[in-house]
Amino acid sequence: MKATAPREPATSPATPGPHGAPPAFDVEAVRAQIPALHQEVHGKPLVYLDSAATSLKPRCVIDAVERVYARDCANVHRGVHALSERATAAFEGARHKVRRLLGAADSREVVFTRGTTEAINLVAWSFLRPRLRAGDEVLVTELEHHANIVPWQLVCAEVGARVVPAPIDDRGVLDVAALGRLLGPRTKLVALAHTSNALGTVNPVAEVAALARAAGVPVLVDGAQAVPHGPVDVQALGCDFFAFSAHKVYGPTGVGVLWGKLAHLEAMGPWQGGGDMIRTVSFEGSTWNDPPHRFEAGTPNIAGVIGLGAAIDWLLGLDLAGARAHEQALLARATDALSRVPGLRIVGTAPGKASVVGFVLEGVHPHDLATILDHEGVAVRAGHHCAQPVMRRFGVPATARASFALYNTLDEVDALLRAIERARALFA
Ligand code: C6P
Repeated sequence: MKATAPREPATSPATPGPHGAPPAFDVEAVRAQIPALHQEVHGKPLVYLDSAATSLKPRCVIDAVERVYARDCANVHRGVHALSERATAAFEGARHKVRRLLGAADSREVVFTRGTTEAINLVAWSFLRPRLRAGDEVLVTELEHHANIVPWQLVCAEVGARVVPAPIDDRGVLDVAALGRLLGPRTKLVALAHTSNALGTVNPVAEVAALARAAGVPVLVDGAQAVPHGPVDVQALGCDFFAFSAHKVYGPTGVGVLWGKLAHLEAMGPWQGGGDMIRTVSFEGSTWNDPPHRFEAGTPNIAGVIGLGAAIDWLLGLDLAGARAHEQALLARATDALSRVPGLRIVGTAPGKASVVGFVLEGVHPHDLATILDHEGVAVRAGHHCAQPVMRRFGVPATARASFALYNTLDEVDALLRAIERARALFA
């Protein structure tokens, strides 16, 4: 496995596999590059199983952010001095890196936002709102994060339109046939998660996009939980918009991306007004800059965007196929072991899941469980995961959720199981 590690000590190369097979994914070499992994919590080694909430950051990302403030600290697109030119080059360089990460055709299709949430709100107000009439519908699914429900509700409320959920089954699998039946002349947009943060379900996005395309309906994909477990190719998916957050893909918080087809972005009016999004301003009226700058009013999160660029370089420098196989091995071990725990129910059992296991333990509230696990050094998230309709669908108020990243180990899965056994013993 190759990875750039500017400050970390060299680690031993991956062990060759048996019979000349490719070497196993070298998780220890990756872990050596993630400073936050190497700490104790409540006197126990940290076992970080909350990467769906936010991933831990490699040293090269931390360094890239620090470099902005320590050396290249300037505003972008505004100065002709050396610092500003350096900052602008790194900022726009990150846009090209995102284009490459997503397989997009053109860097002008990459808009920097505060995160997935802001990217979806941008589409809601700039793309959908002007096209929406009373009686229209936005088709989502039952497994969406609130970020892919509430923005649509807000714009729908303005005109008397409504949000319609396509059903999922008891495993958390989307009923594509039912979604197809709900697609109709009133549907103005299909908006669905690529991967569910609460269940781990990976939706058949390309299939849904083909259905929507046949009906002439644009598609937005919430890719927040998909990009960390990529690869993602927005052109192959056949969607119109794709949103993700840097902080879930080893980058900084407070920055994200909206990818949109250039024709859509060019046809969209601005969302927020301010510096950088205009071509001309006068008291008689103003004209707009071209995409993507039209949608990036004001000074952006410069260090965050450059940090995202560093995260993409880091990720694309890894053995990604090996990383995916490793993450699947973690998920398989956790799923298998958790299903054997008496009184434990896994919520979300779709085939082909990504790195998330949500569960409830009989007689123990998920928040209590998460607190006990924390005292064992094991970080999981408990709650509704900003997906209350999913919780309702499965008849639970909350779940505990273990989520894995490529830096987790099989031993950490075992540590989770030991901690759960301790919790069971406490509540026995
Ligand atoms: N899910 C989780 O613990 P932001 O907050 O804008 O970076 O991402 C919002 C978001 C949108 N869609 C999906 C599928 C998500 O998982 C998230 C964020 C985190 O599951 C925090 S609630």
